[in-house]
Amino acid sequence: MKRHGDQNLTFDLISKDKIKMDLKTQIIADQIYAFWSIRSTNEFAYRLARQGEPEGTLVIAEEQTGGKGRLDRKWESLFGKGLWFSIILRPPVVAARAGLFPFLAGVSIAEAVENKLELQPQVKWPNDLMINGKKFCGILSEAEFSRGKVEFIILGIGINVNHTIEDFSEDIRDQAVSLQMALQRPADRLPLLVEALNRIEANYLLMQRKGFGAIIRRWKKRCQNWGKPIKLVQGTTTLEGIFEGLAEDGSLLLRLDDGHIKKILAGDIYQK
Ligand code: BT5
Repeated sequence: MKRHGDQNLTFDLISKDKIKMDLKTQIIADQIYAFWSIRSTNEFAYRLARQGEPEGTLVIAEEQTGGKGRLDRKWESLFGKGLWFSIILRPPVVAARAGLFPFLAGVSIAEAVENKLELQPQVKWPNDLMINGKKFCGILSEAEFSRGKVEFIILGIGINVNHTIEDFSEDIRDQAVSLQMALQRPADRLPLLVEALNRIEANYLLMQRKGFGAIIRRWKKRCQNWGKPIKLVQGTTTLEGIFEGLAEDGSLLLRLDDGHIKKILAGDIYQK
């Protein structure tokens, strides 16, 4: 155990060997790159994948100095407080299915949190995991394609574990939460990470055997907006309607007031 800085936080540094000890996977995290500090685990994993790195490789860091969200947004990734990691996948699927992998990741992380801690996370389209209406996990999936097929996917996952409210910048204090804040006690990062990797592999294999149906059904059960009125924000445009469901590629189906169904590829949704 080490003490870090003046934060009075006791934690175990995540290392390759410790991850391997309890892991039950065949594919996921067979190869591990663990860093103290890196700009972005997604960026590093993307570079590795381009150089031919095999499926399953895990890149994890204690801190990201340039953690990325969607649409060039920033992901706060403070040293030792969370789990910041990326996984390389090479699924044998057509390009149109790439958008479903954030759902696979979201369900897996929700299941891991539920299995290891007494919390029941909700999901929010397209890629957020929430507790009590606040975000504790974000997912950034980046893909490369070749001839209509997925060449590789980088599944980037950020989980706020042991943050106190002051650890978040003022910009996000009203919308972010950590597992420690929800539990009112610190949470062990390592068992949670190992369970997350185990769940990702189990769901990945399930998807390969049976398609995405079962994953999406599990996602739906955790989605509070499904069938409800929502506000959808895309840049400077706002739309309102009913969250009708998901299209086959993971797009949101929004039923507008005039009854038309609009397919939404990207955006942020809010409960009305
Ligand atoms: C996401 O983007 O939620 C995707 C986040 C993915 C992060 C992982 S960490 C490992 C891997 N390597 C990377 O570089 N990235 C991935 P988005 O839906 O665009 O949400 C970003 C927005 O969430 C920001 O604009 C802030 O408002 C808010 N935010 C930033 N940091 C946060 C945090 N730690 N917790 C909660 N909200 C945060």
